[in-house]
Amino acid sequence: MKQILNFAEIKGKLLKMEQDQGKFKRYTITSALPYANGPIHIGHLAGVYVPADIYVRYLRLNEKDVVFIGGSDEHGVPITIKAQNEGVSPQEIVDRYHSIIKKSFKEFGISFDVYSRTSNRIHHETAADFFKTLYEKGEFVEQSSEHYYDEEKNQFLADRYITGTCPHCGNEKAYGDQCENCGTTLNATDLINPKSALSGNAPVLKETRHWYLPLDKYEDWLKEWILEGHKEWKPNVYGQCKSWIDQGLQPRAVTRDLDWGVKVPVEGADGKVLYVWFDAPIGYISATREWAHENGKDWEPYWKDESSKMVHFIGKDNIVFHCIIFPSMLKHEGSYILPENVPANEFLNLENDKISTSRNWAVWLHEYLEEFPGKQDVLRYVLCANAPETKDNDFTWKDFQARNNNELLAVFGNFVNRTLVLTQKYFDGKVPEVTGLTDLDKALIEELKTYPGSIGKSLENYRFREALNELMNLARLGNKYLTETEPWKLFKTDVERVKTILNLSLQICANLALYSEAFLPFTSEKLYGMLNIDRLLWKDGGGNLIEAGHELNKPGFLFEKIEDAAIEAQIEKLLATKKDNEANAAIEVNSQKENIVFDDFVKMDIRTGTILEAEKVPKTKKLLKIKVDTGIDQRIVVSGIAEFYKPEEIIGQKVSILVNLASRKLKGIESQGMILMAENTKGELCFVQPSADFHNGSEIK
Ligand code: B3M
Ligand code: ZN
Repeated sequence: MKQILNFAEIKGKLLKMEQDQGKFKRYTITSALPYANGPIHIGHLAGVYVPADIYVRYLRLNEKDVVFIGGSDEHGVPITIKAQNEGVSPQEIVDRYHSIIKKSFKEFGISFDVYSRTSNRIHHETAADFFKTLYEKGEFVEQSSEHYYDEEKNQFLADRYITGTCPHCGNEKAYGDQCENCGTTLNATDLINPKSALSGNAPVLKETRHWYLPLDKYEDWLKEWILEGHKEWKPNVYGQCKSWIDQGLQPRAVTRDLDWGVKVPVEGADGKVLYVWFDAPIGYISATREWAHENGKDWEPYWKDESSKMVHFIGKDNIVFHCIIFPSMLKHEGSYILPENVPANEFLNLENDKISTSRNWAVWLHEYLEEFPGKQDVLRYVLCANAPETKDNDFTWKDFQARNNNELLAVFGNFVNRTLVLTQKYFDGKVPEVTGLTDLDKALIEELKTYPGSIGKSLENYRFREALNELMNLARLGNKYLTETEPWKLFKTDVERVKTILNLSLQICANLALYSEAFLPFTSEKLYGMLNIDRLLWKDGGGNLIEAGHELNKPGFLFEKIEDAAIEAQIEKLLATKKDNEANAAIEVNSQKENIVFDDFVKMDIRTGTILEAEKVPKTKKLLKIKVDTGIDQRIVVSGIAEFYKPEEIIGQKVSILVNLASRKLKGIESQGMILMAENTKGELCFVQPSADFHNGSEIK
C-alpha cells in the first residue's frame, strides 16, 4: 500500500488548503468566450472548458457559492469577415454559431450557471457604462492617427481586412496584423502593396480619432501586482506577463471604426465601436448580471467584494488580455476586484499538426458526438489526462483508444464491474457487512482517507492531470486489493472474509462515484445509479459511504472497448482532410496569370478538330502521337496525355487545337500545334471540346 506514512504530512497540507478556502466566501469562475464564428473543437475543450468545469464541479461538491460564467463572443472582425464571406449579416452568423456552441457545451456536461452572449442588450449597456466610467474619470488618452481607409466602400479597414506582401518573408498574402507564413506581428502600414479585402483596391491613409487605455501609465502597478504579487501563477502565464511588461507597455486603442459591436457611448463617436477585446471580458460581468437577474441574486458581490475569488480559465493566446488589459480596466474603473489566478493552458495539437479551423484540422465536438454517441466522458478523460497544462500537447486517436481501453475500461470500469458482479453473485446485490479487519484492510482504510485531500489539493493548484491521475490511482488501489485478496477463491471456504473484502471494495466504488463527478460527470451519475445511493459531497469522501444491508441496483458497464475500426475511420477522415487541403493549396498556388491585352489573345488560332489516329510514342510514359483533322489539314501533334488516355479510346474524340503554334520536335517527331486540355488540382487532364457537333476547323475565340 502506498505512503501511509505520509498521512501526517497530507493532513498538514489539508489544513493549509482549508485555510485558503476559508478566505473566500464566493467564487466567480469565468471561461473564455469563444468567437461565434464557428463550432468548437477538442482544443477549446482541453484548453479551457474541461479544466474550468472540473474546478467548478469541485467547488460545488464543497458546497461553495460559485457562479460559472460562459458565453459567446459575438463582436470583432472574425465575425464580420465570416459574414462577408457568406454574404449574410453578422447577426445571422452569431445566431447560428451561438446555438451550436451552446449545445455542444451542454452535451459535454460543461456546467455553466449562465451561457450568455455579447450581442445581448444587457451586455451593450454594461460595456458602454464601463467605458463611460473610465471616460469620465479621464483615464483614456484621446489620439488621432492615420489608418487605412477603403474609399470605394467608405470605411476604415480593420487590420485583418488588409492584405499585402510581408516585408520580412515576401508572403503576398500577409494580413495587416500578422504574417501567417513567418509569424511576424505586423502593422497594416508595414505591408508592401496593401489591398483592401473589401474592394480589392489599394487603401488610402486617413486621419481618425480613438481612445487609448494608457497601459504605459499602469506599468508600475502591473509590476507590483503581477510580478511581485502573483509569483504563484503558472510559469507559462507569469512568464508571458513578465515578457510583456519587460518590453514596455504602450497605450492601447480601445475603440475601432466599425459598425459591428458596442457603440462608443460618447458624443462625436459615430461609426465607432468598442474594440472587441475591450467589450468581450466585460461580457463576464454582463453574464453575471443576467444570471443574477434570472435567479434573484445580487451580482455585485461576485465582482466587487474582496471575499470573492475570481479565476479566469483561458488559452495561452488570451493571456495578455486577461492578465494585463482587463485587470487594468477593472482596477482603474475602481469598484472591481481582480482575478486571483489565470490558469491558462497551452495549445492542444491534433495528430502532430496545429489545430486549424480554416484547414478543418480539428475534431469538432458535434461530429464526435455523432460518431461516439454517449462517450462524452471518454473525451473529457482523454483531454484532461493529456491537457496542455504546461506545454503544447498532442491528441492522437491511438492515444484516445489506448486511454479508453487500458485506463477507463481496464482500470476504472473493471474494478467497479468486478466488485458489483461479485456482490450480486454472492450476496444478491446487498452490501455485506465488515466482519473483521486484517492489516491489509486497515491500511486500505487509511489510504482511502487520503484521497479527498490529495485530489482536492491538486485541483486547488490547477493541476488537473495530476488530480485525474490520483482518481485513477484510487481505482488502481481497488483493483490491487481485489487481486491480492482474491475473494472469488474464498467464497466456499471463508465467506466472512469475502463480506469484508466486498464491503471495502464497495466503499471504494462509492468514493469513486463521488470524486469522478468533477471529472466524469456522466460516469459518476451511472455509478451512483448502480450503487443506488444519493449524490455525495467532498466532505463525505474518504470514509464509509454505504451501509451494510443496502441494496444495489443491477450492475452495468461504465465503459466499453473502442475497436480499431472506429479509430481507423477517424484517421482516414483526417487523411482525407489533408488531401483536400493539399488540393486547395494547389489551387491557391495556381493563381491567375498576369493580364494580357486583347491583341495577344487574337494572335492565337484555335480550331475545333477530331482525332483520327493515335499511338504511343515508344520509350516514353506520357506521350501519344496523334493525327488530328483540323478542318484545314490533317496533321501530327505530340501530346502528353498517355497517363490519362489509351490511344484506342480517343479515336473520334472532338478536341480544341491551337493550330498556329510553331512546330517543334518531340522524340524525333515533328509536332504541329497543341491540343488544349483542362488540368485539375491533382494534375489530371481531360479534353476541352465544343458542346455541339460543329464542323472541324470552326474558330474558337
Ligand atoms: N473570443 C478569443 C478566443 O476565442 C476571444 C476570447 C474572449 S474572452 C473574453 O480565443
Ligand atoms: Zn512573413
